[in-house]
Amino acid sequence: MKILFATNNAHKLAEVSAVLGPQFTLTTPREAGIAEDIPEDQPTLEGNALQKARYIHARTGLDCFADDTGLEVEALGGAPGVRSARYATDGHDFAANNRLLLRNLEGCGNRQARFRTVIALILGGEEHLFEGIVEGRIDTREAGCGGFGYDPLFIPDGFACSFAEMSAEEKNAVSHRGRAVRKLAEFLHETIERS
Ligand code: ITT
Repeated sequence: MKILFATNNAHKLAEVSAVLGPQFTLTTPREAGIAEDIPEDQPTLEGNALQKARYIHARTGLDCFADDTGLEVEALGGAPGVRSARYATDGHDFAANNRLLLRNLEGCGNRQARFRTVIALILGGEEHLFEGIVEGRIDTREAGCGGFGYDPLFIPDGFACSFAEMSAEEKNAVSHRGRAVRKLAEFLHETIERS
């Protein structure tokens, strides 16, 4: 099955296609002729995921899905949350975001945090949402060079290392996105079997 993934983030694309497996061929907005940034200015992850999927669906008419993810840090009242991409600057500056997060948590004993992913799917014109959450904590220093974004700072519960120190398979097995994508995959398999 061919399905369009409304993302410009190459890391996400690799993670999601590894979880979905060879039965699904993912295409990108660029391959569908959409070069501009996809708007995401809603106040919630759900709103942004739907906004991205609806934008691409309106432009192409194709079945598609989008993911919006936020890092929710307890001691910061859930920030950066929906503003995770633009926490420190207007761009997607991962290094600046990580530096700001460490600074804002300096001396803070409560390092509890979670990643939350919401996937919005538009299939046959109908909308469906899937959520994935992983609980963990923010380390006091960056470790590892795998993954992307806040991965060098995030240690999932039950582990002693950051997401950036794990292989792609290890991260996908426990991550927010891995969990949400497995729900998406199950739904797509059931839909294919029914048709
Ligand atoms: P698209 O909107 O094009 O899909 P994006 O990079 O803007 O890509 P999001 O808005 O969903 O993606 O993610 C917001 C930010 O959260 C992202 O820029 C990263 O800094 C961070 N992030 C998302 N998923 C992550 C992950 O699995 N590990 C670490 N950080 C992540």
